[in-house]
Amino acid sequence: MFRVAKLRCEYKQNPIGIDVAEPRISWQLRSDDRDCVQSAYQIQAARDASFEAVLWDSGQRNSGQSIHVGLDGLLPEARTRYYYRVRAWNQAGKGSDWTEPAFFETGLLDSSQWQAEWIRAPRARFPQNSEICPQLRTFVDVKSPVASVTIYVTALGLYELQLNGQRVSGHYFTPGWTSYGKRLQYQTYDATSLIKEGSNALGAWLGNGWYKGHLGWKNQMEMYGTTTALLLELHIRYENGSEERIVSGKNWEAAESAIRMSDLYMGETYDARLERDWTNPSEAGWHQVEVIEHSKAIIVAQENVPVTQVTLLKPLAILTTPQGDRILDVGQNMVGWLRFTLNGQSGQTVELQHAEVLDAGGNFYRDNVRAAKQLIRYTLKGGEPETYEPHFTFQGFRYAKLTDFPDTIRAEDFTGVVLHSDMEPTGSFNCSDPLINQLHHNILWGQKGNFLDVPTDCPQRDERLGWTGDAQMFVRTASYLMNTAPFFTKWLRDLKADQTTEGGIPFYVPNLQESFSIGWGETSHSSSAWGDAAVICPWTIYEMYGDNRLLAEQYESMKKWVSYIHGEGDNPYLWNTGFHFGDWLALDSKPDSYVGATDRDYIATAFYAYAVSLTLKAAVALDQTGDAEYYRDLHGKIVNEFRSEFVTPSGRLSVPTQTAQLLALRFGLLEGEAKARSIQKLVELLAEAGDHLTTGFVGTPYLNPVLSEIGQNELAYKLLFQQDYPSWLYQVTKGATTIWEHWDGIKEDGSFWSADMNSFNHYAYGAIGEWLYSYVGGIKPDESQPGFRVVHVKPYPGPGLDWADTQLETMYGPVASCWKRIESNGLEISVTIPANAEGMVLLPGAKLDRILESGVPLKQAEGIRGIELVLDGVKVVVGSGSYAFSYQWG
Ligand code: RAM
Repeated sequence: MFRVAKLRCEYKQNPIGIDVAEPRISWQLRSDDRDCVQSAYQIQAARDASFEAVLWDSGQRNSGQSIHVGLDGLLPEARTRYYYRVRAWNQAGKGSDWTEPAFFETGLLDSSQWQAEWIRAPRARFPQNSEICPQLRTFVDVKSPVASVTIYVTALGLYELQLNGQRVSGHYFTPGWTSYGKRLQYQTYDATSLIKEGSNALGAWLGNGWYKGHLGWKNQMEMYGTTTALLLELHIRYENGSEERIVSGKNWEAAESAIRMSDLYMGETYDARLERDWTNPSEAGWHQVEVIEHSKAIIVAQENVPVTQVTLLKPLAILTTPQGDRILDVGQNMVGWLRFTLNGQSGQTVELQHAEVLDAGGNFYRDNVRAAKQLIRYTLKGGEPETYEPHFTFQGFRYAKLTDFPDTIRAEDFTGVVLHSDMEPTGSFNCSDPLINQLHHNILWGQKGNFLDVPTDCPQRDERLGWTGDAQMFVRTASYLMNTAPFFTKWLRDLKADQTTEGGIPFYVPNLQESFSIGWGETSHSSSAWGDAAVICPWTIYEMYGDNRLLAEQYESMKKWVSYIHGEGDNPYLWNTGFHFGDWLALDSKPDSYVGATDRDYIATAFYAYAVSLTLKAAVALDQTGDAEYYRDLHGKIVNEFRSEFVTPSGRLSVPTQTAQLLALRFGLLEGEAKARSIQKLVELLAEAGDHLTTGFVGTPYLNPVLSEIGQNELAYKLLFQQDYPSWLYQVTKGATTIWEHWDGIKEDGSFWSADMNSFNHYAYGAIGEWLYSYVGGIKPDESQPGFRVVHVKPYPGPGLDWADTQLETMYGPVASCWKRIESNGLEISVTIPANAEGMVLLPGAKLDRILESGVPLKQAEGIRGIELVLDGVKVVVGSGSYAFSYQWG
């Protein structure tokens, strides 16, 4: 068997609304044989699924490329569906069959194509401060049989679209959150199945969302604009070949809806008695809309994957607290909302308030969500059972306090609806220790909760912002767990759009308004380790998915960030000016400070060197040789300056913290004696803390990877397995189901860290996930063959684990690394490498003549391309396939 599988266009399966000049196709190869390599491929594109009239044909191309293959020269037209199929040849010249056809469909391609007008509910009836969500509608008359109906739509605020009383898509929080002043996404929907001949009611609810609702912790609203509005086009293609466009304009009408208030932080108030019948043209209360002016030039097609209802949870129970509250326990700290069904009297109102934790006494505790009310109020229509779920709000919670619900309500009447960007799950990690598996679960749920269209620090309190530092810390872990390429493509474009002309990076992206009025420091932008998201994120996406187009797109922004730092202060090779968050929330901070003990200048200069090293790598990857020379030279100068500033003449680092050692070691800033001393110091500092960490946001992600790299793998495992404070498992043993913002969010005595800033769903410390995948499991990409074309499998087994099973769906296909201790000091390692990729497998501690592969001596095994004896074991270069290595130590 040799075949082509999993066709994707721009990472998506049969996407519609793709506005890319040269869409890229990726596929995977499947083969029963080991060591399968693609020698050639052919792609055809056509307007019809049967490929009767082939429009574009690559011909047989002798190339091994199977990801991000551009359809060069196709020149897609707007609003057009292109079918494509692929076949491939392996290295023996054997050809596959053509795949089944897949397709992509373009959107409007060019923002000047919009004929629709921006419309809003009339101001006279909907004053600027009205909390009521308007409903906007029109009627579409369809006279003859329809071939297809496509809707292109966006909004200022959020929209939910209905056609003939049915939701047009399963996408939520559309049009998504971007830097609205500069970029606004539209969505494309195929509505063919919802249209009927005759009169069709087309309508949308509008909500405030990020655009006009509460945003940030200063009780601010209207950060991007003062009015919600809709822009929509519905295109009908009739079977007779004619076309018609229905566009938003002054003939639309608006009415008050049953959504009396909806706000991302505050929750939703809904009065079911006021529900309208969209489809009834003579219903009272509809008024002509107003046409407003708003830029269409900033409109771009949806880039990210949509937010959907990804997971549904069954709540565990309804509890009564010592204070007498009735609390629904979902059993998982989650983000989204509760759907519920209840039966009652018309006009009766029920309330749900959401919180993450119960306090030490088992009572409802919501102080840490600060001003975010997270309150749902629902007024019943009455009569028969009614089911409700909110529209334009989401809550971060595990518990909901039920007020005025009928006594008969049961846990089964609720569903926890988990909403986030619907990224393809790609990673799985299981091992012999249930607490570590729970930790992995918590990391995954940190991502689910905080990847709702933008990477946020937290999903519950009045904050929920795209903090750049947090994103930078977690991007690699996130990219093991799920395919984050479209997600970060969109976010990085916003980062680039929000970058200052000098190259500074706001603390969070999308930035709020044009100003940086956050009230921190002199500039309120461009903290080291936060702004570095500008280089770390695109580089990580490049390594994980081989996405050189995104790297090329972001390259100028990377360069600008580096040049911003270069221009700060008097010394171009040190960064010792400006405001920095420092090792945020580290435990070596002064009392009552959020900032750890590691000098901020030290962190800033170390990250400066790191940012330049990544920009240098990008220059090399993009063949920018002149730039590469410049960055190589600049890097050398920064490293020298770093050493003369922070390393004493006898080779001691002048900043004696765990984080200082970690940055120097991880970023390769030391060598020789100074490096050896830093390693020793790190071990000493950990020992002084009883083999516990004291690191904050900046140092923690590097802790275990550095320890494994410097020959202290056992110490890394020791830290991982600590259960007392501070440690990752401390929170697990306290019942956490997500990752906490503070190591001691809940203290030993059950009391809380101050309510000011105490999120229980904050992914930053979840960056340990990277270590689970790339050290315990040992799966790493190769920077010169990115996207896992070359897969490094170098497991680091350690004390406390008997086995670990790590799986990763890469662009080339599934990779696996499963190791297990076997009796009398041996190891079994099963490895899977996908077709058209190569594995560099390191068998730790192995002796060549003891290694068996599927029962035969290694040298006789099939698919082995090379064997090399290295310091820490035996390195085996393998072609694709599944391999089962086993050996005894000693
Ligand atoms: C808080 C959050 C966030 C962090 C900033 C600096 O708002 O902890 O995660 O990045 O501070």
